[in-house]
Amino acid sequence: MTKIVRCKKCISVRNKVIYAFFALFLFGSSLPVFGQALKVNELEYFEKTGVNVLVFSSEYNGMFFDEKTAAVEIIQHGVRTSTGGAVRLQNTPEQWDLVPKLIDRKVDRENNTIEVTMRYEELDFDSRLLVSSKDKGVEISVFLDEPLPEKLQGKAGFNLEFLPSAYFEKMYLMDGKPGSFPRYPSSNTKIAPGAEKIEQFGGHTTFDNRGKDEFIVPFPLASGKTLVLAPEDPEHLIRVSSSEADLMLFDGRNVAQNGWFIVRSLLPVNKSGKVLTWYLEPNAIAGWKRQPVIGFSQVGYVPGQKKVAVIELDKNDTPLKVASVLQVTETGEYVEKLKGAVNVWGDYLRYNYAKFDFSEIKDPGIYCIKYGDQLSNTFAIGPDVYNTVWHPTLDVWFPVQMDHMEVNEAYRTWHGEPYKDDCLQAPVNWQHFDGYRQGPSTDTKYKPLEPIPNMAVGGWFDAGDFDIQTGSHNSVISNFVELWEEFKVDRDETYIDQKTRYVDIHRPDGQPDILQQIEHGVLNLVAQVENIGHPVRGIIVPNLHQYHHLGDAMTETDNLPYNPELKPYETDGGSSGTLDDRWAFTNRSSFLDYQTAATLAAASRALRGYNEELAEKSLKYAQKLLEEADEAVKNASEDSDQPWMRRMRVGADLTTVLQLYIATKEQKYIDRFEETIWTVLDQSDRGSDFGQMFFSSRSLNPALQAIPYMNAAYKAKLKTYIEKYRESITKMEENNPYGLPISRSGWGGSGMVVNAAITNYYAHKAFPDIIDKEQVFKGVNFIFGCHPYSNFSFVNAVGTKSKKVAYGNNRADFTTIAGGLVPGLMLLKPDFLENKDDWPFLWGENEVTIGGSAEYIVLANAILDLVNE
Ligand SMILES: [Ca+2]
Ligand SMILES: [Ca+2]
Ligand SMILES: [Ca+2]
Repeated sequence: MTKIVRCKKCISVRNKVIYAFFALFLFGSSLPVFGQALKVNELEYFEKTGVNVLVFSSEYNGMFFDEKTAAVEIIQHGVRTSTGGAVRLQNTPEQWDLVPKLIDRKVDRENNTIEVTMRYEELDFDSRLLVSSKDKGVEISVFLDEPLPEKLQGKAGFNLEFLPSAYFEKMYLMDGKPGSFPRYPSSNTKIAPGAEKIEQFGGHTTFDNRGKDEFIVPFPLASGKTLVLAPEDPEHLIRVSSSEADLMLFDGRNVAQNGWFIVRSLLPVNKSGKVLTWYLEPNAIAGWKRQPVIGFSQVGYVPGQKKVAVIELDKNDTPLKVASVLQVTETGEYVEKLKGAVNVWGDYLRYNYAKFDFSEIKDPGIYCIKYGDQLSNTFAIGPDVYNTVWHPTLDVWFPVQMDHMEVNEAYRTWHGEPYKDDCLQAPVNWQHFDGYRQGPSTDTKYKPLEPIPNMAVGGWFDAGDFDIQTGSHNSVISNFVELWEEFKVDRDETYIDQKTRYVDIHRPDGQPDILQQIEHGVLNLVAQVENIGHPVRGIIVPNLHQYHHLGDAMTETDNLPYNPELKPYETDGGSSGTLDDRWAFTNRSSFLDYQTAATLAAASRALRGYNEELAEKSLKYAQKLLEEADEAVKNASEDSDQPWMRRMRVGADLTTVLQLYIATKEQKYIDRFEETIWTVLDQSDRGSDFGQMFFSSRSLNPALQAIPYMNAAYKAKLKTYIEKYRESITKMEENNPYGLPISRSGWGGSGMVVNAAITNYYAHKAFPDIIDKEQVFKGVNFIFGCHPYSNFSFVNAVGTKSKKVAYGNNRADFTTIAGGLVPGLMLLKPDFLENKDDWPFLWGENEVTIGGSAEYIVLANAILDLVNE
């Protein structure tokens, strides 16, 4: 949201209040009347106009522990500004500190209360929380059946966390004493002996104690009985008071950059029953209505495409009848070019939606949309609006993600050459905190923690962290080969030298960047096959205190191979005693073998004539992996396979045999493809959003890609499936006003939208009478700004207004790496889609991945192809 000058806000707030009174006077009881009290609504959260209090609508899911999207939360004037209201065990809990499990949740709508029971399994500690509507806010009470165990005395307390960026440049009053919310953390801390520390999840530690058994304890910024946050700002004003225990205000960022401001009261010792009572009152602006969000493409439109703005409206807002499009002239005037009808679409989740079609505007120029008093920012209409939209992704984002290289851009060095100490064999029976798991065997010739040689080559940092994920490498390389073969992408804006391990951005070197990137990814895959024996799940740092690394990748490890003869932090210049080298998780999977074989087969074609030796190896290993995976599947006992596993196995080799056929033209491969494709198409589930994605990426994409190599009968048969697929698109169009898959999981759905749009592109190319090209355009419109919550482009630095923050490895600086596609909208239960643009640290909303960004380049080139059709 744009920054509003203080005095203007006063006026607009006052106008809203006057309007609300006027409206009540005019329409009397026909308008919904909202009292001052919070009421538990049908969706089981506390609601009044302008304020929602959620009590464990979302629980800590345990996947990445405290994701800052759970427990007691406040949505104030349309923005989620508070989270994590629960009994916690630290002043400023970090992501991997223990979180309570929700045991029981009772919602009493009649009495307007929500009661939850929480349990710390690791500490055998239960507590209860009762939240009840009181006056203009809620009363929060904590109950204990038994007094606090000794270990938790002075540690267990009730915490509620407040979003730092919502309170920047604002003040607080603690018992009337003023203070300002710090822009950057610098409050006092102390060191405490390790024995006093409550363990973190799984025995891991986020703190690099450098061999000293101690940890950091932050001191409060202020303490007292009554705290008023942002008294000067009615949108963010919140009052908290505690009847007995002191309130303490902490800054969580002293120990973790993703920490929030925390208000906390310790639970008393030797007490049971009701042990703590707070009164919490988030201010509600009378008659408040959320500003409409005018969704449109920040990149703009080509003259011939459909142009439909989707307007997101507060449920108490009355849609206007008309909107208009203004052109901005060379003399700076705004000239109305169209006045058109606004058509109500209906409800979706918590808002109402309307659409405004301005397709008839075709003249090239600069435009904006006017809806009521609101004027959107400007965007372009013209034949070449899409020409450069993917350049930042290939020119900047991918080079910055390159592992094992120093990456420079003009005066800035993004990072030095990292992970020269790659890598060690992961130990057996090991569950890693980032989801990796090593089973009871290594499936390699290496012993646990034995060095695997020659692995410090190629690859990309998977996302906002620095691991190598083989699965996403396969996806990226396959997409890059498609860009090379299908779209003839030969842009050269990057200097990439494998010999000196140096990358320079905006510096052509006479070689197509896409080939250099394919080579860079393949180098790591081939190193896996040659040195480990087969593709592996991934390569990642072993310690949690390394994993949250923010800064130059080359400092995440010491870049010296591990030497068990030396002590930790000791080095002989060539090796070190610190066990910080990355680990390879090496269990073998036929799925990954097939997928990697497909990738290497495709890459072998692109690399022909560019790196002949690597092309040869790629093809050889593709064939070898196919044979070995076939053998493994044959030997897998049918009985030990779960039914879903057997189902998944069907067609796991589809893309492999197709890519090998295209690479070799050997008939056996295409015969095998034809044997399986129809079974896979038949068994694909198309019931849900996920189903559609699954349907398209697993079976429809290879089916469509195969058309050039098949006969007319194949295409005719495939047509019936495309017709069925068209029906699933129609269903989607009824589901939400954007007519696209919107994720309901803990990870935003931009990738699903891009994936669906790419499928639609290939389906349109083959069956233009069934799939209209607008089905491709609507996908890019969505990621470029025509989506819920805000209208920023989800591609960093692309479009007039794009995301200002992302969860890249520079997130602590509240910025982005140009060209990355963020996941976008995350659904917070039960009805709140969110994509924060002033807080980068929510990975489900803002973490850019290599897989998603490579697909985005494909989609951008598909769009360019449609424009030039
Ligand atoms: Ca990762
Ligand atoms: Ca180049
Ligand atoms: Ca090392």
